Amino acid sequence: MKKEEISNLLREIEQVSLQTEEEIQTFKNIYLGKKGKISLLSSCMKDLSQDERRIFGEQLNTLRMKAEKMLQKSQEKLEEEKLQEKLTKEAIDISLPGVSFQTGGLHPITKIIEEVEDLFISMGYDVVEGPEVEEDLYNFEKLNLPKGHPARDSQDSFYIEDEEILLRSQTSPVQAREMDKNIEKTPIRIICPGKTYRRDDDDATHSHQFTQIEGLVVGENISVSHLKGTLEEIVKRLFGEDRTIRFRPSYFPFTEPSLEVDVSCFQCGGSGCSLCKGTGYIEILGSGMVHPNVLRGCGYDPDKYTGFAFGIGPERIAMLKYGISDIRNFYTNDLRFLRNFQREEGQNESK
Ligand code: 2NL
Repeated sequence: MKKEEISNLLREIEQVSLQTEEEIQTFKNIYLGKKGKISLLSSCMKDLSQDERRIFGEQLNTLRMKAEKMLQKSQEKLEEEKLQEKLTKEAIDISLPGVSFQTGGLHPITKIIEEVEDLFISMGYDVVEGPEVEEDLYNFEKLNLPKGHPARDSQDSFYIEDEEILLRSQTSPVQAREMDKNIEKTPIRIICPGKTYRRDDDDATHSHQFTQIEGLVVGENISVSHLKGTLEEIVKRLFGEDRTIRFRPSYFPFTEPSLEVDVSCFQCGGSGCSLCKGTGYIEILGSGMVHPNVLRGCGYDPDKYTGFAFGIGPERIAMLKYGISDIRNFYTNDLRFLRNFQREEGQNESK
């Protein structure tokens, strides 16, 4: 009797089709639940003899395993179907064009400044910055440019409130400030990059705003040979190992002697072309030995300490290096100009 019930149930189960979650749940309740058909059958076991119980138990077990297997299989099938449906729904069309992001680039002047900074840092220099609104004392007086000095004319600036506060006309005041506070830290090895301002009528080669990188070394026994060796190294690293440099005597109020530095033309190699105007050399920076008055004014005894200094114009370097003919391009923010200096993705800056 019971045996028949089992084979009936077995047949019944085999005919069930489980497609949905509800069908699976119902199947579970009817056959495998606590009060389900299989549990009910097992509760009849107690009425059987030991032999019958063994056979019946075995059959019941087969039945339960069959039901559980069906349940598990249909659950897995349903999960798989759900996953496939999700994948189809969320499929990405990889043939669609991607979203492109607008990327910026470094300003050509920033690139030159960072390149020069890296070179000097590798030689043990510190990079120091200072205020763009400066005192006359640091911008002029301490640099051997007293009031009424004729060289002040070429550095006429923008004054703020009175004649003692101005937009700095050079970055030397940063160096004067550094000397002022660092007598115990000598030797000094610094470069000072930054914006500077002068009253000027703007045209292709003149600008009322520009940048400078000035350098200063102060210590005992610093000589012109230190200046020469340092600048030769820098110029070669900036313009190529094959370049030679040439010094010409010059005049700056804050240095004595003063030397202007030319580099052999990197376009023609020195034979003469339009870039070097047939001379084979291009003027690149100004330099000199720090004037004793400047040392004294900043707290140094010129009999004990000496130093050299130089000034580089990043605009000039960028114009030469990139072939830019109008200095106003650097501050008029024309994206068509600036995009020329955008770095390609993954491409390193070439020296
Ligand atoms: C140029 C020339 C120069 C300096 C800048 C300097 C600074 C101190 C003391 C002495 Cl604190 N000198 N700076 C010296 C020589 C030349 O710049 O043509 N710059 C674009």
